[in-house]
Order: sequence, then structure tokens, then C-alpha cells
Amino acid sequence: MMRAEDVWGARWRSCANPLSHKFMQVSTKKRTLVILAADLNSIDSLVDLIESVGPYISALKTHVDIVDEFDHKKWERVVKIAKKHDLLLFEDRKFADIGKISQKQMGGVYDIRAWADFVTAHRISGNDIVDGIAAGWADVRRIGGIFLLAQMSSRGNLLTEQYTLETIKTGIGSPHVVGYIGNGSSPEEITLLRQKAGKSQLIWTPGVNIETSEGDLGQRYGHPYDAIKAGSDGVIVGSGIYGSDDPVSSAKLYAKESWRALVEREDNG
Ligand code: 5BU
Repeated sequence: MMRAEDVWGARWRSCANPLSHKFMQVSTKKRTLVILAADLNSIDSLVDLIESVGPYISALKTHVDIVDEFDHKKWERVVKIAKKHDLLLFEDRKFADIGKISQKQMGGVYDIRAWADFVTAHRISGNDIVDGIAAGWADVRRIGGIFLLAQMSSRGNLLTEQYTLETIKTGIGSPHVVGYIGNGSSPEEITLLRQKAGKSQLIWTPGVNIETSEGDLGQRYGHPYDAIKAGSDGVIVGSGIYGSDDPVSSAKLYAKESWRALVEREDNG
């Protein structure tokens, strides 16, 4: 049995947030760095998908606002099945408002603060968004972690290199920021992000697909092995898994490629 501290090396030692360690432990136990982007609209199909690929993924990324007929009781089924598979819940909300509104948006209809362990946020409105989101969790006496969008995978996005650096400045050393979202379609961009971010936070990367380099409506893709090798710590995969004829086999393949890259990665920095 491999130990997370051995496999993850510098990342294990440098990350301060316990949620990062939890992610590294789960991913080591299951030998997968795949975060499933579960972008389905029905709760029944979401639950079925998680139940089938749960053993091959290390976290669950949701877009709660794309679910038809949302209600808390039904959503609880998603939360339960995620917990059963030891998955941290990651709501890709992409908060972008001023701090105090972000705090309120953590509540509201979906009450994200009550069930999400991680959320995403843009840096566009200022540094205070981080404290706003943390205050949202504090309102219900929970603690969570924020992934700041330092890069994006979509064509034509406005996140310049300078913007990436400013985003890292906001996140570095923050007890609330567990890491950054990077562009999974570009190993060069991931390498740059890793160099600038250092070793003490996670990088997770969407824009990952083994079969194709282009997706619908401007999405771009890279290979999971290349993303992890370049310094990403988790590949976010949606349609590559749920859109495949055989989601379980696909999940296993993404898991294998991501894990192989982590084990081969030098210094794990
Ligand atoms: P796909 O089906 O693997 O292309 O889904 C990608 C997911 O990652 C989807 O849920 C997006 O909202 C998410 N995503 C992304 O694709 N690119 C980004 O830059 C960010 C998030 Br941030």
C-alpha cells in the first residue's frame, strides 16, 4: 500500500490545508487524479454515474444550477453517494461578485456552503472575494477551500499571463485558497502556473480529453498524462467520461493515465 506522503512528496509536505491532504489521500488510495465533472441535468442520472465511476475518481465537481427541478432532499442523494465513495464535493460556481455578495451567494437557493468542500472563484472583482466566500462557510460553521481561476481552458478567454500572476498573489499564503484552476489543454501554461504558484497549493485542470483536442463551443483539450506531468494535481474530466459509450472503462483509463504521470513526475513539484 503506497502512502500519500511518499507519492506526493513536496506537495504533501508543503500544502497546509487539511482538505488538500484529504484529496491526496483519497487519490492515492484509489490511484486516480480524476475529478469527475458531473454535468448531467437529472439527479437520478447523476447518482447512477457517481455510483458506477466512484471507485475511479478522487473528487466530484458539480454545477448545481444545471440540475432540473432542484430540491434539497433530492440533492442530498448526490451528497450521500459522493460521501460513500469518499469524494470531496467541488461546486464549480465561479463566484465573481464583490465579497459581501459572494458571502450571500454561498447561501440562497442551493445553499452551497452547507455541502460543498471546494468552490471556484474568479479574481476579477478584487481580493475580498476570498474572505467573502470563507465568511459564507463560517456562517454555517463549516470550512472549505477555494480554487481561484488562474487560467481557463476555453478559446479566447481574457485571463492573460499578468492576470494569472495577480491571481496567484491573491491566493498564495491564504488559508482559504487551496489552489488554482489551470488550462488543462496546454502543458506549457500549466508549467508556467506551477512555476509561479510554487509547491504549496494544488492545481486542478479542466480541458482534458484523451480522444480529441477540440470540444463544443470553444472548449480545448489536452491529454491527462501531459497535464499531470506538467504540474497539475488533478484532471477535471466531464464528457470524456459521462459522454463515452462505456463510462466505467473511460474513467479507469483517465485514472490510469493520471496516476502514471504522478508516479513518474520528478520531485513532485
Ligand atoms: P468537459 O466535458 O470535460 O469539457 O467539461 C469540462 C468541465 O470543466 C465543465 O464542467 C466546465 O464548466 C469546467 N471548466 C472548463 O471546462 N474550463 C475552465 O476553464 C473551467 C471550468 Br474554470
